[in-house]
Amino acid sequence: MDPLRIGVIGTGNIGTAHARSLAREISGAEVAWVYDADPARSTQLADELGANVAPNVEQLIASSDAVVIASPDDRHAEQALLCLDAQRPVLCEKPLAPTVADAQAVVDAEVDLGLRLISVGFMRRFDPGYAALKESLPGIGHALIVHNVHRNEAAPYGLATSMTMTNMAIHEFDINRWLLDDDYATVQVVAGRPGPRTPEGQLDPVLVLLITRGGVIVEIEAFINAAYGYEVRCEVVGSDGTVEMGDGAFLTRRSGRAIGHDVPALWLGRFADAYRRQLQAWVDATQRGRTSGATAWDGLLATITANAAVTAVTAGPQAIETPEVPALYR
Ligand code: ISE
Repeated sequence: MDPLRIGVIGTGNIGTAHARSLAREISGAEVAWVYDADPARSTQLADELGANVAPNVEQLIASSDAVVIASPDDRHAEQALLCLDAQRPVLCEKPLAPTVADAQAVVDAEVDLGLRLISVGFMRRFDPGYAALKESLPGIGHALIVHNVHRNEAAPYGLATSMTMTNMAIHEFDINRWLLDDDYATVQVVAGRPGPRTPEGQLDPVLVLLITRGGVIVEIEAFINAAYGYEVRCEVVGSDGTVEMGDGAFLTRRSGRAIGHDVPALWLGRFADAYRRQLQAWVDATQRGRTSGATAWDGLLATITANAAVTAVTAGPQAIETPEVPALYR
């Protein structure tokens, strides 16, 4: 089979990481086109990978077999819609869109097309740690509580509490739904005093508390300016025991009267394996005319949850209304 000719929209941190991985680690694909609003950035990456620079998003989509969308969050939906118009398979970085209206528009367009072309980059679904956690759940009886910790070293795109929900904690909104195979019923947000690096008017850290329709408590500490490094943990408390996924470190070092291991600065280190597995699964699925991982529907539900959480910051506990699942996603 000929390699898929992939176009990558957005060559910032994650777009560059995806393009390099597609070019060097993934079988069945090549990076044919790249586009970035900053032509210097796309040209540099194109030269490195032997790809072409597209003058605009439309031409990139028309010339590629499949598209990776790694542009700023608020461009995802409009670019996904262009891909659907051109009937190109897409791996769209999370969030599908920061707003419910935009995420819903993508789902509606896909439903109208009657064809699933969009995979959403909730890469944790491909992380060996989360996969092992999910597999072990039947061994602890009924899941009762999930404790999640998600910390960034520093606010990567500036600290806005709304982005804590739509860009950061949105990973937990998706992965806990996936782990528990359950949707959310309510959400509330609790904030204590802000840390010294938190801008006026913003909240950090926050605790997000959700109750699933099945009655499981999902608790998330989202701390975007945690200073010491990047860390993600998840512990499920069940009726017969608990399972805990640590931060993905494999080596414990003892030296200088201390025991420990390194903490990565960014998610690209902690989730490198998940990103690679996600890309390979997507390329393999695309070759077979399928999607992989999270669907546009999963993307919409995560965005609905994130927006309910944003509202909950100021308005208190919110009910989360989940629309009926269209037949395309059943
Ligand atoms: C970032 O955008 C990501 O997607 C990372 O996976 C996440 O851990 C980080 O908090 C986000 O800002």
